[in-house]
Amino acid sequence: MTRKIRFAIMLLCFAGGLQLTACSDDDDDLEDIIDDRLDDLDIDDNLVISRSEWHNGFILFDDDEDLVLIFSEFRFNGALFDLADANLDGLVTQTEWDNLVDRIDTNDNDRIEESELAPYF
Ligand SMILES: [Ca+2]
Ligand SMILES: [Ca+2]
Ligand SMILES: [Ca+2]
Ligand SMILES: [Ca+2]
Repeated sequence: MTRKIRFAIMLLCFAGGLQLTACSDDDDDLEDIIDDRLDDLDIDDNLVISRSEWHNGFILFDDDEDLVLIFSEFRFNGALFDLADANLDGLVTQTEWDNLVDRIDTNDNDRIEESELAPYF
């Protein structure tokens, strides 16, 4: 019985792995257009980062889950980190991160396009 279950789980993992491979193949074209960091942030793959997608990005980037981003966790350049770190304590909090949308969104359409983030890669 246990063996059968283990085998079934193995099969499931194998099928899942195949599916993942197929999915990432489909994304190949996209990766040429869009930066990896944007691809991670852009959950619905519509090539723009909404406010909520940007908000979720904080958790995505916070590798040690201490609810602050240090520079090594922050995947953009020093210029954007300085812009983000409003109180200059060398850490970016969720609030500081969220406030970045208004700074980056230069055309005020409430979305971040790749071109708006490009200076910070
Ligand atoms: Ca999106
Ligand atoms: Ca952290
Ligand atoms: Ca700060
Ligand atoms: Ca915009």
